[in-house]
Amino acid sequence: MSESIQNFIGGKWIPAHSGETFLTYNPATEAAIAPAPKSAAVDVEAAVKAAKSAYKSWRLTPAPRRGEILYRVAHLLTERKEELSRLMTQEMGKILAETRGDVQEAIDMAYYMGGEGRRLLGYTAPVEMPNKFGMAMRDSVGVIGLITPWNFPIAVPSWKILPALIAGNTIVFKPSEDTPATSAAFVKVFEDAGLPAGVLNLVTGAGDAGAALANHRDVRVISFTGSTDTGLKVYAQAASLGKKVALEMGGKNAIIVLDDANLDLAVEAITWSAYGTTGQRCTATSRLIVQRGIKPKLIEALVAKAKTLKVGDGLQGDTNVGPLVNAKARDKVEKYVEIGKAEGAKLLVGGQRADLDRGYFYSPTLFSDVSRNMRIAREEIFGPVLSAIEVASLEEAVEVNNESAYGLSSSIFTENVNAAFRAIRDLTTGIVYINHGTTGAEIQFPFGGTRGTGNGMREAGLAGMDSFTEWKSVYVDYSGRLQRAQIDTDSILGST
Ligand code: UN1
Repeated sequence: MSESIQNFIGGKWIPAHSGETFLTYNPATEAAIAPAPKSAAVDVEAAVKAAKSAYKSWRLTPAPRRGEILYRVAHLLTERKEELSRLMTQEMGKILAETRGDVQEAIDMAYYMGGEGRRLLGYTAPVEMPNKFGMAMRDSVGVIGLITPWNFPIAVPSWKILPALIAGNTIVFKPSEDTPATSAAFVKVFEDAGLPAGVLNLVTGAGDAGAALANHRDVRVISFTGSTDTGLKVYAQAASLGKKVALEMGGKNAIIVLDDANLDLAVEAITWSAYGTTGQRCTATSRLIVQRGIKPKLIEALVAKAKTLKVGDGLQGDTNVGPLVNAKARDKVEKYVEIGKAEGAKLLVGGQRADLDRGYFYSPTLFSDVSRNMRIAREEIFGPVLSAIEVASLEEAVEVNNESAYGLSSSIFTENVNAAFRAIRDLTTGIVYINHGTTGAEIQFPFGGTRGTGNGMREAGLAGMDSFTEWKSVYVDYSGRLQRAQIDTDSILGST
């Protein structure tokens, strides 16, 4: 077990006010990682106070200077990439190649948002009166509350922390109770990069700490990524206080494979999108919508491929699929596999725990003969379980894709450019891929989903900035006299 983790409040590493801690465990070995502060409302209160006080000077720090700190964050993350990746694998299980990718997303985002320090573009537009100037600019909001999940414990917080900081906000960060050690190591990078005390505060713990954040009157924005259940509760609490809320929740993403698809390409993409990160991505593929003609060959190849995947500890270089994050997650997968069987779906491969002495491992699982209405075709499982649904045509495939309660990511494999463009037009998810799996979103484009996946906000890209800024419209009258527009609104008619 390593050293105990602390909260980071006002530039100091401190325990929870109560002194209470909780333990997390390596999901591959079940060994304890380290005790972390079990924070409560009083700790959140202290963190918000620190953030509020730091906001006074951080908002006035020129954005290019803020950007320089973000570049230093990028450099330090690059230097520490290997140690952060290993810690993340130990704490939440995904394999090293994936945890390295997770850290890399934060590096990319730090450079991208660092550059925003010299842009943060607003716009000017003509105004209705002579000797008058108008512009719209992005302004900071104040104290931002972040609630983040364990499956991307550095990447997802980076999509929130970095744009929030470059825009001049200060932050209280409440990460998942499954990944306090990785979160603390990530926050340490900001401290070492020279971020002033109180600008980024870390409060570890469970739901009550998150609820205290959502309920705090001085927190004007909540950005949440996690389960639908929790997200909707946070939304209701925060909305009752008039806060802006950005939600990223579930997914039930599909890959459509048409008869003319490149089979080998489709097999690779489906395998990694469905079983990579042990199926624990919001972008993971959990439905395969396959056209009748190609189905037998595709299913056969997928079963053969699934059997070659090595399930094991993510620290070992030859592992393809790590453990599920904890026993509860494994139990949920087991429950859904039973539901699938009971519903009459055909289990082709997997469907059982992997044969290892310790850890929360589950074998990559494929069901076929799944019908659209089965629960395994509709509900988010968040594990290595793929359900194949047969369709007759592109139109039917699109309909099946779009009837999901979620709308994050979708994909189509076809060599036909007309079919591809029809799919782009008709698929109603926030992210659409052509001849590519449903995972692998890049940080310079908006990330988020339609329907039950969220509430219309997006992260990443420039759209991600909308959560963390207010628009301020500015009018400058340099005529030196009272113009009619100031006394009535009929300004065009009343000009000069
Ligand atoms: C998530 O699962 O919450 O596109 C994020 C992807 C990654 C991010 C996933 N870049 O799969």
